[in-house]
Amino acid sequence: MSNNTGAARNSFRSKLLCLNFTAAVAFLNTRRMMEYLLLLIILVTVAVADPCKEQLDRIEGKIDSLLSGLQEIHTCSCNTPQTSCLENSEALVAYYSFNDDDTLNDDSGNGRNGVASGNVQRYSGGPQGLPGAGGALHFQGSGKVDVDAFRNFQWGSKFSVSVWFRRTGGFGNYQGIIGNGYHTSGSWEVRMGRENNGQMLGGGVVTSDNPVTWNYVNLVAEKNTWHHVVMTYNGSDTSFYLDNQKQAGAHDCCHGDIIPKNTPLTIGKAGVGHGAEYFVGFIDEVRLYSCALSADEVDTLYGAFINS
Ligand SMILES: [Ca+2]
Repeated sequence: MSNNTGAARNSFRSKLLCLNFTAAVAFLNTRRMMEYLLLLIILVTVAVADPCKEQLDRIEGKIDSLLSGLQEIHTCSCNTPQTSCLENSEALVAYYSFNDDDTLNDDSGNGRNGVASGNVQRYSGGPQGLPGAGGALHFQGSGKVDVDAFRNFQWGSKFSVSVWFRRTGGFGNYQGIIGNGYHTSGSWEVRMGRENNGQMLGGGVVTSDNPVTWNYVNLVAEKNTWHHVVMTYNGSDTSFYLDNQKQAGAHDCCHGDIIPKNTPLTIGKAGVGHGAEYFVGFIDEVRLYSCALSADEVDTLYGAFINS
Protein backbone atom coordinates (compact mmCIF):
# COMPACT_ATOMS: atom_id res chain seq x y z
CA MET A 1 0.00 0.00 0.00
CA SER A 2 1.52 3.42 -0.91
CA ASN A 3 2.07 6.44 1.40
CA ASN A 4 -0.63 8.27 -0.56
CA THR A 5 -3.10 5.63 0.51
CA GLY A 6 -2.01 6.01 4.18
CA ALA A 7 -2.47 9.81 4.01
CA ALA A 8 -5.84 9.33 2.44
CA ARG A 9 -6.86 7.03 5.30
CA ASN A 10 -5.71 9.61 7.89
CA SER A 11 -7.69 12.27 6.07
CA PHE A 12 -10.63 9.91 5.99
CA ARG A 13 -10.44 9.31 9.77
CA SER A 14 -10.10 13.04 10.44
CA LYS A 15 -13.19 13.81 8.43
CA LEU A 16 -15.11 11.03 10.16
CA LEU A 17 -14.36 12.69 13.53
CA CYS A 18 -15.52 16.02 12.18
CA LEU A 19 -18.60 14.35 10.79
CA ASN A 20 -19.42 12.81 14.17
CA PHE A 21 -19.20 16.20 15.86
CA THR A 22 -21.35 17.90 13.28
CA ALA A 23 -23.88 15.12 13.33
CA ALA A 24 -24.18 15.36 17.13
CA VAL A 25 -25.26 18.99 17.02
CA ALA A 26 -27.57 18.61 14.07
CA PHE A 27 -31.13 17.35 14.25
CA LEU A 28 -30.93 13.58 14.11
CA ASN A 29 -34.63 13.09 13.53
CA THR A 30 -34.97 14.96 10.30
CA ARG A 31 -35.59 13.08 7.13
CA ARG A 32 -32.61 14.60 5.36
CA MET A 33 -30.32 13.74 8.26
CA MET A 34 -31.42 10.12 8.20
CA GLU A 35 -30.78 9.97 4.47
CA TYR A 36 -27.27 11.36 4.96
CA LEU A 37 -26.50 8.89 7.76
CA LEU A 38 -27.69 6.00 5.61
CA LEU A 39 -25.36 7.20 2.84
CA LEU A 40 -22.48 7.41 5.31
CA ILE A 41 -23.01 3.82 6.44
CA ILE A 42 -22.96 2.65 2.82
CA LEU A 43 -19.75 4.59 2.10
CA VAL A 44 -17.94 3.25 5.16
CA THR A 45 -19.02 -0.28 4.27
CA VAL A 46 -17.61 0.13 0.76
CA ALA A 47 -14.36 1.60 2.12
CA VAL A 48 -13.81 -1.37 4.43
CA ALA A 49 -14.57 -3.86 1.70
CA ASP A 50 -12.31 -2.29 -0.94
CA PRO A 51 -9.71 0.07 0.59
CA CYS A 52 -7.75 0.82 -2.58
CA LYS A 53 -6.59 4.41 -3.25
CA GLU A 54 -8.90 5.04 -6.17
CA GLN A 55 -11.87 3.91 -4.15
CA LEU A 56 -10.83 6.05 -1.15
CA ASP A 57 -10.40 9.13 -3.37
CA ARG A 58 -13.88 8.64 -4.74
CA ILE A 59 -15.31 8.14 -1.26
CA GLU A 60 -13.49 11.24 0.03
CA GLY A 61 -15.24 13.30 -2.62
CA LYS A 62 -18.62 11.97 -1.54
CA ILE A 63 -17.81 12.55 2.14
CA ASP A 64 -16.90 16.17 1.35
CA SER A 65 -20.37 16.59 -0.14
CA LEU A 66 -21.90 14.79 2.82
CA LEU A 67 -20.11 17.05 5.34
CA SER A 68 -21.27 20.09 3.41
CA GLY A 69 -24.86 18.84 3.58
CA LEU A 70 -24.66 18.17 7.30
CA GLN A 71 -23.23 21.64 7.89
CA GLU A 72 -26.16 23.12 5.98
CA ILE A 73 -28.61 21.24 8.18
CA HIS A 74 -26.73 22.31 11.34
CA THR A 75 -26.67 25.96 10.25
CA CYS A 76 -30.34 25.87 9.33
CA SER A 77 -31.25 24.22 12.65
CA CYS A 78 -29.33 26.81 14.66
CA ASN A 79 -30.56 29.85 12.77
CA THR A 80 -34.21 28.95 12.26
CA PRO A 81 -36.36 29.98 15.27
CA GLN A 82 -38.71 27.38 16.69
CA THR A 83 -42.08 28.85 15.80
CA SER A 84 -44.47 26.33 17.26
CA CYS A 85 -46.30 27.87 20.22
CA LEU A 86 -48.68 25.00 20.86
CA GLU A 87 -45.97 22.33 21.01
CA ASN A 88 -43.66 24.30 23.31
CA SER A 89 -44.52 22.92 26.75
CA GLU A 90 -42.56 25.71 28.46
CA ALA A 91 -44.83 28.29 26.82
CA LEU A 92 -47.96 26.85 28.48
CA VAL A 93 -48.19 29.26 31.41
CA ALA A 94 -51.33 27.74 32.92
CA TYR A 95 -54.06 25.29 31.95
CA TYR A 96 -57.39 24.77 33.69
CA SER A 97 -59.33 21.81 32.30
CA PHE A 98 -61.79 21.71 35.23
CA ASN A 99 -61.98 17.97 34.64
CA ASP A 100 -61.04 16.42 37.98
CA ASP A 101 -61.86 16.62 41.66
CA ASP A 102 -58.96 19.05 42.01
CA THR A 103 -60.94 21.21 39.61
CA LEU A 104 -59.18 24.51 40.19
CA ASN A 105 -55.64 23.16 40.02
CA ASP A 106 -53.33 24.28 37.25
CA ASP A 107 -53.05 21.29 34.90
CA SER A 108 -49.90 22.70 33.26
CA GLY A 109 -47.90 21.64 36.30
CA ASN A 110 -46.83 25.20 37.06
CA GLY A 111 -48.79 25.28 40.32
CA ARG A 112 -50.83 28.38 39.53
CA ASN A 113 -53.93 27.01 41.24
CA GLY A 114 -57.20 28.87 41.50
CA VAL A 115 -59.45 29.64 44.48
CA ALA A 116 -63.21 29.88 44.09
CA SER A 117 -65.48 32.29 45.93
CA GLY A 118 -69.27 32.65 45.74
CA ASN A 119 -71.44 30.37 43.70
CA VAL A 120 -69.12 28.34 41.46
CA GLN A 121 -69.78 24.68 40.83
CA ARG A 122 -67.99 22.02 38.90
CA TYR A 123 -70.14 20.65 36.13
CA SER A 124 -69.06 17.09 35.48
CA GLY A 125 -70.19 16.98 31.87
CA GLY A 126 -73.26 15.93 29.97
CA PRO A 127 -75.58 17.59 27.51
CA GLN A 128 -74.82 21.11 28.70
CA GLY A 129 -71.05 20.64 28.87
CA LEU A 130 -68.52 21.28 26.14
CA PRO A 131 -68.62 18.01 24.16
CA GLY A 132 -65.56 15.87 24.71
CA ALA A 133 -63.92 18.27 27.15
CA GLY A 134 -64.77 16.59 30.43
CA GLY A 135 -65.92 18.78 33.31
CA ALA A 136 -66.45 22.53 33.17
CA LEU A 137 -67.17 25.31 35.65
CA HIS A 138 -70.72 26.53 36.12
CA PHE A 139 -71.10 30.17 37.18
CA GLN A 140 -74.45 31.47 38.37
CA GLY A 141 -73.84 35.20 38.51
CA SER A 142 -72.30 35.51 41.96
CA GLY A 143 -69.10 33.49 41.93
CA LYS A 144 -65.60 33.67 40.48
CA VAL A 145 -62.19 32.00 40.50
CA ASP A 146 -59.06 33.98 41.35
CA VAL A 147 -55.45 32.93 40.72
CA ASP A 148 -53.16 35.02 42.90
CA ALA A 149 -50.05 33.55 41.27
CA PHE A 150 -50.63 36.01 38.43
CA ARG A 151 -50.17 39.10 40.60
CA ASN A 152 -47.35 41.19 39.07
CA PHE A 153 -46.92 38.53 36.40
CA GLN A 154 -44.51 39.55 33.67
CA TRP A 155 -46.60 38.91 30.56
CA GLY A 156 -43.90 40.19 28.23
CA SER A 157 -44.57 40.83 24.57
CA LYS A 158 -45.85 37.37 23.60
CA PHE A 159 -49.18 36.13 24.89
CA SER A 160 -52.21 33.97 24.09
CA VAL A 161 -55.37 33.06 25.96
CA SER A 162 -57.72 30.28 24.83
CA VAL A 163 -61.10 29.74 26.50
CA TRP A 164 -64.45 28.06 25.83
CA PHE A 165 -67.64 29.54 27.26
CA ARG A 166 -71.42 29.36 27.00
CA ARG A 167 -73.43 32.28 28.36
CA THR A 168 -76.85 31.23 29.61
CA GLY A 169 -78.27 34.22 31.50
CA GLY A 170 -77.97 37.76 32.83
CA PHE A 171 -78.22 39.13 29.33
CA GLY A 172 -78.87 42.66 30.60
CA ASN A 173 -75.44 42.92 32.21
CA TYR A 174 -71.80 43.09 31.26
CA GLN A 175 -70.00 39.87 32.24
CA GLY A 176 -66.32 39.13 32.57
CA ILE A 177 -65.11 35.82 31.19
CA ILE A 178 -61.40 35.97 31.96
CA GLY A 179 -58.77 38.63 32.62
CA ASN A 180 -56.69 40.18 35.36
CA GLY A 181 -58.49 43.49 35.67
CA TYR A 182 -61.44 45.55 34.45
CA HIS A 183 -60.94 47.84 31.45
CA THR A 184 -57.89 49.91 32.50
CA SER A 185 -57.14 48.02 35.72
CA GLY A 186 -55.68 44.87 34.20
CA SER A 187 -53.16 43.64 31.65
CA TRP A 188 -55.74 42.01 29.35
CA GLU A 189 -59.30 40.67 29.45
CA VAL A 190 -62.06 38.97 27.49
CA ARG A 191 -65.52 40.22 28.46
CA MET A 192 -69.11 40.25 27.26
CA GLY A 193 -71.59 43.15 27.17
CA ARG A 194 -75.35 43.64 27.39
CA GLU A 195 -75.59 44.99 23.83
CA ASN A 196 -77.22 42.90 21.12
CA ASN A 197 -79.32 41.05 23.72
CA GLY A 198 -76.28 40.21 25.79
CA GLN A 199 -74.33 38.70 22.95
CA MET A 200 -71.65 41.39 22.60
CA LEU A 201 -68.09 40.15 23.03
CA GLY A 202 -64.77 41.98 23.14
CA GLY A 203 -61.34 42.16 24.65
CA GLY A 204 -57.80 43.37 24.32
CA VAL A 205 -54.40 43.88 25.92
CA VAL A 206 -52.96 46.85 27.82
CA THR A 207 -49.60 48.27 26.78
CA SER A 208 -47.86 51.62 27.22
CA ASP A 209 -49.53 52.92 24.05
CA ASN A 210 -52.94 51.33 24.72
CA PRO A 211 -54.42 51.82 28.22
CA VAL A 212 -57.78 50.05 27.71
CA THR A 213 -58.79 46.51 26.86
CA TRP A 214 -61.47 47.03 24.20
CA ASN A 215 -59.25 46.58 21.14
CA TYR A 216 -61.94 44.24 19.88
CA VAL A 217 -65.56 45.19 20.55
CA ASN A 218 -69.10 44.52 19.32
CA LEU A 219 -68.32 40.98 18.23
CA VAL A 220 -71.32 38.65 18.45
CA ALA A 221 -71.34 35.42 20.46
CA GLU A 222 -74.81 33.88 20.36
CA LYS A 223 -76.35 33.08 23.73
CA ASN A 224 -76.75 29.52 25.03
CA THR A 225 -74.08 28.32 22.61
CA TRP A 226 -70.52 27.10 23.23
CA HIS A 227 -67.94 29.48 21.78
CA HIS A 228 -64.18 29.37 21.51
CA VAL A 229 -62.12 32.54 21.91
CA VAL A 230 -58.40 32.87 21.34
CA MET A 231 -56.73 36.24 21.78
CA THR A 232 -53.05 36.53 20.87
CA TYR A 233 -50.40 39.26 21.04
CA ASN A 234 -46.94 39.12 19.46
CA GLY A 235 -45.49 42.46 20.53
CA SER A 236 -46.94 44.47 17.66
CA ASP A 237 -50.15 42.78 16.56
CA THR A 238 -53.21 41.52 18.42
CA SER A 239 -55.47 38.84 16.98
CA PHE A 240 -58.89 37.78 18.22
CA TYR A 241 -60.43 34.52 17.01
CA LEU A 242 -64.08 33.70 17.69
CA ASP A 243 -65.00 30.12 16.81
CA ASN A 244 -61.87 29.78 14.66
CA GLN A 245 -62.65 32.96 12.68
CA LYS A 246 -60.23 35.88 12.91
CA GLN A 247 -62.16 39.01 13.85
CA ALA A 248 -61.79 42.61 12.70
CA GLY A 249 -60.55 45.07 15.31
CA ALA A 250 -57.74 47.35 16.41
CA HIS A 251 -55.15 44.67 15.77
CA ASP A 252 -52.30 47.18 15.56
CA CYS A 253 -53.26 48.93 18.78
CA CYS A 254 -50.24 47.94 20.75
CA HIS A 255 -46.49 47.65 20.86
CA GLY A 256 -44.02 46.35 23.39
CA ASP A 257 -44.69 44.51 26.63
CA ILE A 258 -48.10 43.95 28.16
CA ILE A 259 -48.24 46.01 31.37
CA PRO A 260 -48.00 43.87 34.54
CA LYS A 261 -50.53 44.58 37.29
CA ASN A 262 -50.71 43.59 40.95
CA THR A 263 -54.02 41.81 40.39
CA PRO A 264 -55.06 38.15 40.28
CA LEU A 265 -56.22 36.34 37.19
CA THR A 266 -60.02 36.21 37.46
CA ILE A 267 -62.26 33.67 35.72
CA GLY A 268 -66.03 34.13 35.69
CA LYS A 269 -66.17 37.84 36.56
CA ALA A 270 -64.66 41.15 35.48
CA GLY A 271 -61.41 41.42 37.41
CA VAL A 272 -60.18 43.99 39.89
CA GLY A 273 -61.65 47.42 39.11
CA HIS A 274 -65.31 46.46 39.03
CA GLY A 275 -67.43 45.05 41.83
CA ALA A 276 -69.85 43.13 39.65
CA GLU A 277 -70.03 41.86 36.06
CA TYR A 278 -70.23 38.22 37.12
CA PHE A 279 -70.58 35.57 34.44
CA VAL A 280 -73.68 33.39 34.08
CA GLY A 281 -73.05 30.12 32.28
CA PHE A 282 -70.23 27.68 31.66
CA ILE A 283 -66.47 28.21 31.17
CA ASP A 284 -64.04 25.46 30.23
CA GLU A 285 -60.54 24.58 28.95
CA VAL A 286 -58.70 27.78 29.86
CA ARG A 287 -55.16 27.97 28.50
CA LEU A 288 -52.60 30.77 28.83
CA TYR A 289 -49.42 30.85 26.74
CA SER A 290 -46.29 33.00 26.72
CA CYS A 291 -46.30 32.96 22.93
CA ALA A 292 -48.61 33.99 20.12
CA LEU A 293 -50.62 31.08 18.70
CA SER A 294 -50.78 30.96 14.92
CA ALA A 295 -54.04 30.65 12.97
CA ASP A 296 -53.23 26.99 12.34
CA GLU A 297 -52.71 26.40 16.06
CA VAL A 298 -56.00 28.14 16.85
CA ASP A 299 -57.59 25.77 14.35
CA THR A 300 -56.05 22.83 16.22
CA LEU A 301 -57.38 24.00 19.59
CA TYR A 302 -60.82 24.68 18.10
CA GLY A 303 -60.95 21.32 16.33
CA ALA A 304 -60.01 19.44 19.51
CA PHE A 305 -63.57 19.82 20.80
CA ILE A 306 -65.82 21.11 18.07
CA ASN A 307 -65.60 17.76 16.28
CA SER A 308 -66.08 15.68 19.41
CA1 LIG B 1 -62.93 20.52 30.70
